[in-house]
Amino acid sequence: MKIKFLALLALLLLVLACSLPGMTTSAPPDASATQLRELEIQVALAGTQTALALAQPQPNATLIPEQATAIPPSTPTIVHLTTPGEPPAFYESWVTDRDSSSTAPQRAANGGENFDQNLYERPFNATAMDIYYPDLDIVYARLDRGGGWVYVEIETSNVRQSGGMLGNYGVEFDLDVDGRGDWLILASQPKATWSTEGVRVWQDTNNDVGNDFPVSSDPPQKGNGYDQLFFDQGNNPDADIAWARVSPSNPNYIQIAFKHSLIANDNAFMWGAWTDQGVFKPAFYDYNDHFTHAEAGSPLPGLTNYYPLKALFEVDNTCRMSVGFALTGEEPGSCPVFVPTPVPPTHEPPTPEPTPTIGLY
Ligand SMILES: [Ca+2]
Ligand SMILES: [Ca+2]
Ligand SMILES: [Ca+2]
Ligand SMILES: [Ca+2]
Repeated sequence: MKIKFLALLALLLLVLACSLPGMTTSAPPDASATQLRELEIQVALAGTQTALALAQPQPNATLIPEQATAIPPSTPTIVHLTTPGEPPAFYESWVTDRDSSSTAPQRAANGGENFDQNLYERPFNATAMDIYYPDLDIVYARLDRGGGWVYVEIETSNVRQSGGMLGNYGVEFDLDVDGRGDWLILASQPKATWSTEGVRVWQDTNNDVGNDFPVSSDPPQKGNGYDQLFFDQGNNPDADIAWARVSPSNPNYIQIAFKHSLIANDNAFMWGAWTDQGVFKPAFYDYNDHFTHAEAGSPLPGLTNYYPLKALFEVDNTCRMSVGFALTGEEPGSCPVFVPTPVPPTHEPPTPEPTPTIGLY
């Protein structure tokens, strides 16, 4: 563009020179005037185009500095506003579970297993059952509410042989007491202090945990179990919903704390504790709907058709206990309730009303 402009300018100067008085030219005067006018127009046009071209943004000159100063994508930072306090000394609800440490040398569970009723006692590896995981063996679990938090403490038989609590520990809630779990919290390898790291909360949004018959085994599973990962280690608009830690007072106790608002401040519900390392797939809950008994295997040597453990292994759970109401024992998945047989009345002092007690399972 510049070269063309300069060439036209040189031509114009030449024509002007030729038109000057005293200079000889072969072209007639009127022809020179016409040429001069055309050249003037062309020079003006070329000059405008050159100016426009120079005014255009130069891609290479402008984009490179923008790229150089672009802000790199940042990693989202989880900001915590509240942390759970100290769990209460007294728990309002509790449940016991079988301790299989004594039968582990025989590669067997110490009871506490009823596959058909979604009750498992399987703190062993599959098939060989020659590894017993004391940190997966629940022996006690307790729950309390306070200060807007719900606290659950899971007591296991012991820490793992290699040291520490290395499984996934959690609690399942059935809020409407229909036998179908509604919320599941599982904490992976909790730390020494309260942390949301490894803590996940799932919800069953379409009420299909339990398949056609809640609690009871009725494979094959037709639904999607726990289908929504509601809280993933703090990645939530509320980063403080659920936490876990190893108890500062006992290395084989796991403590979980979550905001009561997670379960809509419900004050009448069922809950049970879990350890789940082998399968650890909330979408497969209930496991006795996802697996047949033959597929899952059994930790009970007496069940020769099913023993040993197969697809369902390294898992333990408890029966479900109530909060906010007294169990009758008729609730699906509930812990057994033993009511003592009333003693026949005598003539002496009046017999007090029998008090329901929760039996060991
Ligand atoms: Ca147990
Ligand atoms: Ca339910
Ligand atoms: Ca079922
Ligand atoms: Ca579901």
